[in-house]
Amino acid sequence: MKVKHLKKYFLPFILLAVIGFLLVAACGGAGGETDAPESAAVSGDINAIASERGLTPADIEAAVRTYTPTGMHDEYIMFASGGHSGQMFVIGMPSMRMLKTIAVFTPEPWQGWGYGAQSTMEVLDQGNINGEEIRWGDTHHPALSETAGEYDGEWVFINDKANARIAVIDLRDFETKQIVKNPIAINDHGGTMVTPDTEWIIEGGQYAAPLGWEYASLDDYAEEYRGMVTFWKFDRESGRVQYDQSFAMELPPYWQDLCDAGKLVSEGWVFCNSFNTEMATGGVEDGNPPFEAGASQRDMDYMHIINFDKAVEVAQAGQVEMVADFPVISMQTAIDEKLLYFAPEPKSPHGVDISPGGEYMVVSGKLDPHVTIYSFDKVLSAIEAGGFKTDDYGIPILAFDDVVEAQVEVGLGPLHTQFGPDGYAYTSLFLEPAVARWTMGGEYEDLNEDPPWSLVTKTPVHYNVGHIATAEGDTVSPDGKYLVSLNKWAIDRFQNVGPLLPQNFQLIDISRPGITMPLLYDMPIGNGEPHYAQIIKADKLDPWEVYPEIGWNPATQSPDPNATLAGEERIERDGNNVEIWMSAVRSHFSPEHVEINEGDHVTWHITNVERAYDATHGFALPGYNINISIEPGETATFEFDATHDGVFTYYCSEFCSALHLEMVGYMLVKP
Ligand code: RUQ
Ligand code: CUA
Repeated sequence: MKVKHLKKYFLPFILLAVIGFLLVAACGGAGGETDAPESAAVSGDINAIASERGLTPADIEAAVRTYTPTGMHDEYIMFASGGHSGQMFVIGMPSMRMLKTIAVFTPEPWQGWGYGAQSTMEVLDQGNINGEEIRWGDTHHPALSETAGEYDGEWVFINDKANARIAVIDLRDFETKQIVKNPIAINDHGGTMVTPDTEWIIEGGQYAAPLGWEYASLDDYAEEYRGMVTFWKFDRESGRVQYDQSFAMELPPYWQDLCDAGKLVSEGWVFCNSFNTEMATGGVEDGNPPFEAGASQRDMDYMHIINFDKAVEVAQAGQVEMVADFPVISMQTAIDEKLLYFAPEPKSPHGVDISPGGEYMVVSGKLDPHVTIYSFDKVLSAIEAGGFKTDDYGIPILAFDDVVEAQVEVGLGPLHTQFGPDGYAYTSLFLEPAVARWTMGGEYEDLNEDPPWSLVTKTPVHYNVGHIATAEGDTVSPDGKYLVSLNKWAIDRFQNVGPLLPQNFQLIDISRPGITMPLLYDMPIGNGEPHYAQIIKADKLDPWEVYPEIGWNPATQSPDPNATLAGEERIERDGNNVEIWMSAVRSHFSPEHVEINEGDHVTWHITNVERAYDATHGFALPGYNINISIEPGETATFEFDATHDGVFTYYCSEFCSALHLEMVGYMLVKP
């Protein structure tokens, strides 16, 4: 069914349901006992069911707006970070049904991610640090690839805050293809964000440290510790970050937070907010103020304004210093070449979000009840006018009053802002907790009837919201319609499942102007702590149903030289090296006997020769820690040393057919 027809189809139903419910309520039935709840369910009497479950008319409307019957697809798809699960979640909207976890930095057995398959081990190993296998991450900010500032549905990127890594996910098969370790930083936060045509992926830092992981005493913080922002060149053709065309910029040891790329009028610029311009170094155990106090003393921190197009020229001209063999534009070069400016921003800000047309940068101070809106035009004029004060490192500071367009008092603990198509902006309020709708002025003023630069309404959320996401809400043409509040605390919203509670995604209807902004649905997230999410129109995604050819290598996205068609299966021995070419089809592996000797080195290829949609086979080889998911058409390769003799059963772990239990084989390792 086409989603477009939804409204037409459901409107009479909503009205009937609501009117019917009000009638029942008027007769004293609401929330009370009903005589025959079971027969009500059978008869399909909506009012009786609602009454029995204690649902209000608003609940019924919310249900009708979100309920998605079997076979109906969602209108939007949300890509949410998984926090320190290290993964990414794919969720349909408005149904809020979890469609997939994408394994990124963390092994995931269902996807056979990180349990032997070469295509997964090689990606995970790219993220090793100093030879250490890092098998988790703290994913924060997914970024869908964009063309001309619109999501294009081809790629999605995400950062690992803990280990300063970024990952590239191919949306043809929803698999992670690359992990890149930042060579100069040990943690990040301001990533990932993309430039409007996805030529660059931005990765801003967070907790300052000596660049390149050198040692320096905290006593030398101001001299030796540094912030950074890294710009990764992305090549769509190969689908990979081009490490040797990428570069970073040295920044003062303020804690850079989130970044955003300018768009349309501000394309070619990058903005990052920061906190701890106090340069607090903590040490509560020595009687120093704790970080939370030390880093919150000043009234203003600095928004970083980066002339990115010019920075690219400077980097490409070789005006860089090498840190850990990676090109870095030094602060002095950034100053000399006029690449970097600061604008004061109130009280420990979190997030900088660029308006759809690129005219405004919106910053929230966590400890200030306002959002502060900066004008890109005014920034350019202030830069042109010159005559700046500088910070201790010589970086020019634009005067607050010269660059601010407006401030809107939205409430307590504002964090992140997203946009709608109708001149509304939305800001999360961690402390209230609520989501605020407010109006943009200037170019956006005539798009709704509310006065410009003013608070319109708030919807309470449960509880303590971090990021919010609106449909395509950070692109050049936001869709509005839905907002998801990514709440950190759930408290009493769900059945208690022990002291570790799920996060709570709350779906809010933002399709109507003015003060109507109802909560529609709660979705517990019981497998990670999402930070940011992006929401794309579902019809922009066009993933493969099966791999394009039998014998496909998902790592290279091309035919695998070891593809094994039916009839080509074989086992070859060369000294101690045994190589196996195996096929999988419902419901057998071929060969079914693999006889090897203890001490052999085994290289094993399996091709799923199926062309049927959803005909995945699993391959589990217990005792050797091999567990692979082989999608239709895929060729998987794994290697191991046969260190133990014995009889090992391998079997298909995906219930693929009536005779799935028979999809099995014996690996006999002779002593
Ligand atoms: S951050 S809310 Cu990366 Cu705002 Cu978490
Ligand atoms: Cu193949 Cu079960």
